[in-house]
Amino acid sequence: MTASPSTRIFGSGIRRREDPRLITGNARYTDDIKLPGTLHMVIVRSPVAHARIRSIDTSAAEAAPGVVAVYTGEDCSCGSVPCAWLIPDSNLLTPEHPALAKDRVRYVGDGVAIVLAEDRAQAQDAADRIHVDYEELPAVINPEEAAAAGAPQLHDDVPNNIAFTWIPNGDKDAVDAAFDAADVVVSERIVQQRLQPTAMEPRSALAQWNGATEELTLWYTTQNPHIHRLLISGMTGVAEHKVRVIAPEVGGGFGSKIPVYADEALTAWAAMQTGRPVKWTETRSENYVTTIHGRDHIEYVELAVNNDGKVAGIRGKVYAGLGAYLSTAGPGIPTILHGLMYSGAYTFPQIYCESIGVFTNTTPVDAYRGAGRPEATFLIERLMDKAAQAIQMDPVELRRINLIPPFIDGHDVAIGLTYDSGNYEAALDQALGMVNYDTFRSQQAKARDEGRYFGIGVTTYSEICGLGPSQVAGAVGFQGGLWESAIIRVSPSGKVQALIGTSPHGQGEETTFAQLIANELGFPVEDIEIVSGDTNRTPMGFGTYGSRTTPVTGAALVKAARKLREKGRLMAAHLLEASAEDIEYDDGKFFVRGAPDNAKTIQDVTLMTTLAWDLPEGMDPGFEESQFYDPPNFVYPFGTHIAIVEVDVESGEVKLLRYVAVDDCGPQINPTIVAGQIHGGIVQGIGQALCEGTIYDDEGQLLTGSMLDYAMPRADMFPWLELGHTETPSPHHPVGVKGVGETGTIASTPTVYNAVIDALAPLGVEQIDMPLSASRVWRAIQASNGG
Ligand code: MCN
Repeated sequence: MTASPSTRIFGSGIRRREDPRLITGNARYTDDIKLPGTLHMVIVRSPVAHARIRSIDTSAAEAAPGVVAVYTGEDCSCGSVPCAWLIPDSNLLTPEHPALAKDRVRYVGDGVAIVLAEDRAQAQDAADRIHVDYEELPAVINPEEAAAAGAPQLHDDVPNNIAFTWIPNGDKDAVDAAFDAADVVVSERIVQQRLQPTAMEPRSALAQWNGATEELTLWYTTQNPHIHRLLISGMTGVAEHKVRVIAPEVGGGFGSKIPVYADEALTAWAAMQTGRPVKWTETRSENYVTTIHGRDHIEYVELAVNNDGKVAGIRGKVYAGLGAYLSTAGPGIPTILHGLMYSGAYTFPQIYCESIGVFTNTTPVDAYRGAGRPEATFLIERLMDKAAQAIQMDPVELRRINLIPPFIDGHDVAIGLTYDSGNYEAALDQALGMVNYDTFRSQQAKARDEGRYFGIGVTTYSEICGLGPSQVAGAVGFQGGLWESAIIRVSPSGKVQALIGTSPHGQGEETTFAQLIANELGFPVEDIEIVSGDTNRTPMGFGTYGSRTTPVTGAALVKAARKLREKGRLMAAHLLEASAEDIEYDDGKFFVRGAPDNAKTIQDVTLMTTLAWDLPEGMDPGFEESQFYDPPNFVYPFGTHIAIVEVDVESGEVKLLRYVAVDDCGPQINPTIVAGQIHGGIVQGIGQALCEGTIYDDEGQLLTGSMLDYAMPRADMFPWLELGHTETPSPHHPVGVKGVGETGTIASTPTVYNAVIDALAPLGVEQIDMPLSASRVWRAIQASNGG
């Protein structure tokens, strides 16, 4: 049969359907929504990192023009901010996180009062008139120092600021024995610097309370409306089914819109107090002090290797900064999503990891693109390069020796996970071919003789995403399920609405999910609309993060579509007066085997099942199916990334000359969108390697509090990113796809870092704390033998 271009489009790089409205300014974000009578909220925030509140004088603010109400922590009955990832067997302590600080502030940005006024300028003017008398206390910023004896204490009920100590089920004695027996042990102290997620749209909320029906509607920059409905219900006391959370267009999140924050809950609470709609939108500076930060680890890591290149074991101790309070998923990031990644793409026989979560007088830390997995990949790849140098083996060869051999249906690693499928060497070979590795090495040696310093970094990675299954979520203390659900609803005219519980916010599922459904049912992609981001319209879901939307919701959609196809087949048999066993399906048409010209289209069967004038016996009317889906395992995408850099040893400047990425996320639904995700991820990861990093002074003042001070990666830093791919389906996903939203970020940081260190190896430079800014690189060169 001839293929219709708009139905057989699995694997086609069609343009994103969401883009026209996004790039023409026609998208509607939370702050664009205007309700009559709206009050504007400004949050008064602590300017000091640690202090007791002696008193708050709100009288001048209350008397200011346009002010309707002022509330402090004493007046506020909004519930505390919950943590939703309670790591078991870790002695986790969960100190209270009040929505507005009552007697103590613990970081610059901690909310102490809210002002509600007729317009935003009036609210800001009045907020400036609130006088808070602070008794300043010593602050601590660095997680390792915060855990040491004598450090300033943040929470009275958390001795030594240690929120948890987590050790997965590694056998410490066996690991230690492997280290003792190994030929060489390499070690490193790694500072995974703090990063500030910088979504284009800062956070915003608009709340409307209907006192008569006791219904709360909240428009909200959220990655997970259903989870936020539950958590906001808990914080406001409004029954969950009376809370409607709507995510209009959301301008990126990168993890920072997963947590529930005090600010959005206060917006809702204030609407309930005043009976008027309330809007709050953060400024960029506010975003930098109050929206979660990422990473912030200090790690002591070691790798044991034998002279033949076989790794005997890996072990690490991580001090993970949590900020001043536990954010929603905070404890899960340096533990489950980090420690369980210590095997990477390798056959490491012994693995041991200890994560210590520590409170500091800083902005809370939570998931930032990759969340725990970039940190793990970095330490593995860093140690692999060091080990290669120690045993004088080519770093690619060392990796090759330790890669897990190809597998298509499960491989157990020592940390206790079963990877789904992988073919790591194929990705490595493709990437090496793309850069012409051997030629580069000889050119590199020659260039060094001429005083030019080129370096190459090679990362072979595997990562965990597609979070579920729910049983695992329960076992690791995640306070929710990780299943998804979807409804496919076809109207009599053959137009399709697919309602999903996850809430994409830039990733492109409006396009790829329409492609998935077109592929299964043969409706033209133009006739399929994906509906997400409204708890009253969509079925339950746990959110878009952990590159899970396609692995989990995508599977629910495919299964729902297949149910519809089966119903269509039965209806077609009835219409064609044939036996159902004789009906075949191809590209939106049902026909009796061998007679494709006498077909009923998917539109025909839709109409006849919805009209229900003459249904086969036992068939219910309507052409709609729903599907819950709990994945049986995570998915494990993988690949090889290679960077080539040149370092100007006079200035310390790093120039990225080539970047090659070969990623495997199973079959690609839309290669253009996949490439876009990988590009964005790579740039984000290289931002960490080369320029990004939060800086606090010793008193806890954020010195990188604006976009003038926080160094985002810029387009002129990058060459064209060269992508290749391999395709290893996941055995448990109905169409084999794995997630891809974070792979670029996970792989690129160590790739570029290792390339820089490789370039500087002849000068004796072995380690530089990230970011590798020109001044840091220059200083490292000066301090080295070469300098
Ligand atoms: N895809 C595909 N074929 C595959 C795998 C994925 O075509 N084999 C497509 C998907 O259908 C989707 C996109 O690639 O259009 C990413 O899908 P997926 O890997 O399922 O990731 P999620 O949709 O769950 O997105 C989450 C992920 C994360 S965790 C962060 S952080 C991140 C990211 O996506 N934040 C982003 N990418 C982002 N992109 C934008 N623009 N904005 C963000 O905030």
